[in-house]
Amino acid sequence: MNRAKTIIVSNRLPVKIVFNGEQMIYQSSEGGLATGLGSIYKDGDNIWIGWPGAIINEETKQEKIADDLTDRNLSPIFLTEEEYNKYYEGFSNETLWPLFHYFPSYANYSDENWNMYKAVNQKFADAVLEVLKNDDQIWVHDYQLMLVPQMIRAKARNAKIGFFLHIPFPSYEVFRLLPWRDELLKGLVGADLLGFHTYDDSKYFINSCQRILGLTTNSNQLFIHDKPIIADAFPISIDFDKFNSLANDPLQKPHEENIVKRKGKAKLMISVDRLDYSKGLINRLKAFDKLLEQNPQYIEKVVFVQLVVPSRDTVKQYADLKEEVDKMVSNINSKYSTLEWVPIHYFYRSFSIDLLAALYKTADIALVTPMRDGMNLVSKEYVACKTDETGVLILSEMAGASKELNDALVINPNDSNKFVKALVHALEMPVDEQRQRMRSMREIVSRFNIHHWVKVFMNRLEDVKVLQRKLSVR
Ligand code: GDG
Repeated sequence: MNRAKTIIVSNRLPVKIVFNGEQMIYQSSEGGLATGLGSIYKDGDNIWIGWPGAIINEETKQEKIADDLTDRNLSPIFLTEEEYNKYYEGFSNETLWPLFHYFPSYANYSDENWNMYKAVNQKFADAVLEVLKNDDQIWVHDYQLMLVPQMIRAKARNAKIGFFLHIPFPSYEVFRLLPWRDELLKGLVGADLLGFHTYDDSKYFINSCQRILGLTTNSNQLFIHDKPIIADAFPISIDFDKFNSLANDPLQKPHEENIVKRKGKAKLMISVDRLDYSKGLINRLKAFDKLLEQNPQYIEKVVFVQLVVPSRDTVKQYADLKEEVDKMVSNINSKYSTLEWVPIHYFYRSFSIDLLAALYKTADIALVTPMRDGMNLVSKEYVACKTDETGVLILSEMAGASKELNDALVINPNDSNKFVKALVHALEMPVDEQRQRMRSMREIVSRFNIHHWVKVFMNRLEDVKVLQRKLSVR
């Protein structure tokens, strides 16, 4: 007898194809989502459908890849260069991403990109429908695939469909700017359960459904022709144990000793972000400049390591941002450096996870100050690596994580005066206060970890189906 299976659908598979000459190598993702969902998709007949991270046009190669990945329960969707450019870079990253992060002036509204977004979403939905059997459950992920739930529902009326949005859902006044707002919402409400990082995101979504689609709602329930579906908050997390043990691993010692030796008596402040206008890099550098200007006592007493992971730097907005960051770092360094000390150590590349964990562990202060962020996992990884329970997290109230990590110093990144005050507070915070705050944050991240997130979402999807059955027999 066939057991019901779980089908995970996301733009990217948890594996990436890289080429070594003609040889194809499958690199597994170490990301939190891959770890969390690993407990599901690797099991039995379950399957993860997505793009394998490289444009492959030759049919023979596509067949080989599909074959190779079958054993890992992965099913690749191949995209042409045009599909990738218009659906992913175009509609997803140049329309939805800026708008959902409250940068409407950066959003590009192109019919051509929208049409390709629809076509590629249909391609993903068709791949699901091809393997879907009665009682299977489907979990669709993120803004690249917002039409997929309804596209599945249109052909499989009783399917059990969950959807999770990894980026913020904007307020109605921002969402309504989209020319395709009705279609996107109709796509989403094909799901039985819609998950967001925060309560506010889920409320904004429900509000848009009421005002744009005219749906009736009751608290977190929305009614589609009398059938209830649910929208709620499911704050994502990290694999706490993985980061905690990495930070405790004796093999990490050389990395840590090296960093500690280099920072000398100064306090170490770090930040880790992908190059993106949503991450608040400029406001952060301005605040650091202001800190040194107004508080010269910190000259030679603080070192700021700013790690920026390269991203989309062929796109103009990103290239401009990179230039501005380069310029500001160089100005600050030339203004304050002494023969013994350079205030900002700036890296434009990615680090190994080992080095990242060592950096988290040795940092006295972590600055996580985005202008807007769905959750922000760096804040939680920092907390998980502070095994001695010291350290201070400065966290933007615009990051989803600020709703859970109340013991961080929570700031508005636009308020430069309070930002500087928080920096001083962090630099001067007594160890007892650090411990008290860090202990409580570690407790939260350890308890509400990625495995907990997966379990709660899946159970809730089951509950929604029960609720729908109950109401339909009344
Ligand atoms: C979306 C949402 C939401 C960074 N630099 C290096 C490195 N990283 C890793 C971090 C962390 C991840 O990248 C970035 O975390 P984010 O939370 O920003 O997640 P994204 O995947 O970018 O974005 C976000 C998330 O989805 C989950 O729902 O939190 O709000 O935008 O894990 O550790 N990893 C390594 N070297 C680096 O240099 N190895």
